[in-house]
Amino acid sequence: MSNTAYKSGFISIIGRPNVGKSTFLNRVIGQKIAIMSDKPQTTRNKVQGVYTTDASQLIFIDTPGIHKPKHKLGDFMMKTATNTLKEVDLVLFMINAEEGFGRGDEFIIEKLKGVKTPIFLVINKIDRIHPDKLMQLIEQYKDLLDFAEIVPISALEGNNVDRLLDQIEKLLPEGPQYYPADQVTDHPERFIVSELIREKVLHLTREEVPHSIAVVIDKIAKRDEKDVIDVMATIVVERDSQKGIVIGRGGSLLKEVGKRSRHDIENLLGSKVFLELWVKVQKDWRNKASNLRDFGFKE
Ligand code: GDP
Ligand code: MG
Ligand code: K
Repeated sequence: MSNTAYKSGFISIIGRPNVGKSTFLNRVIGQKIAIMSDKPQTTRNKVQGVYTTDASQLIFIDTPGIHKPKHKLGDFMMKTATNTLKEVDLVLFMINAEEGFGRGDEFIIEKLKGVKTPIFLVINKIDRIHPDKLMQLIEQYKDLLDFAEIVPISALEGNNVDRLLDQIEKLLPEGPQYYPADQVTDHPERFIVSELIREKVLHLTREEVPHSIAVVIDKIAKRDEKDVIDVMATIVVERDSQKGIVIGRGGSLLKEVGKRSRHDIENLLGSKVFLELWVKVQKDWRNKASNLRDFGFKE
């Protein structure tokens, strides 16, 4: 008779933009499912990554960065993030070891005070700092909340990530294996494909096209009798000037977005992909509730 029961649970990752939440998730799951970039707030919806072993199943939620809302989209993101925290078994509050305590952290800690869920403080990017600085950080943070654990890691290089996974497993309740062992995400491929395209636009346009873009997938379909998947997508921008930037001189930027996106989509879908991209201007979409619903932001 075995006395080691199977464990499972939901884990929410929160923290200021760019602390490394997506990098961590991608390292654990080992497949590109949450998008990564050096710009804040690239992750808008929650993405679940499922990590399955013989002893446990960890279901991670890459929560949109908690921050003070500036417009309706910000509001939406805030609500999603705080509601999520109450429903999960564990919260990973991730900070960047390179940066000191900031107002963004203060805001998150205020939000976390009302949450009964156990919280781990995860100090990421320790590859970038001297060990003395790490001790200072722990001193600075340890009494701000009643942390169940404080775990320094490097999501990029992998230091201590296994230990963190062990500590998570220990804390999780007994539970079923919710997902098949080979499933890493429960998001529809449509959503991941749109995020992959959005990521390329953000990377290639730098500051000129901020977060005022959305990507709508018009079609994903396998061609009859051929190993080719057709993907049609529309990049929605807010202004004519942004449309010009996204298309680029002689269509060069859009072409590069297409090339890079196709590469990632082919990896994701495991098939040759024919990708067609369109750019459309829709003024002020971020502030129109109906538009938010059209673009898949559900409350
Ligand atoms: P998120 O906004 O919290 O999801 O942050 P990302 O995962 O997108 O990471 C933001 C940036 O930090 C990216 O350029 C990452 O490569 C970088 N980064 C993430 N984790 C580490 C780490 O452990 N060490 C270092 N040096 N860089 C990291
Ligand atoms: Mg992210
Ligand atoms: K980011």
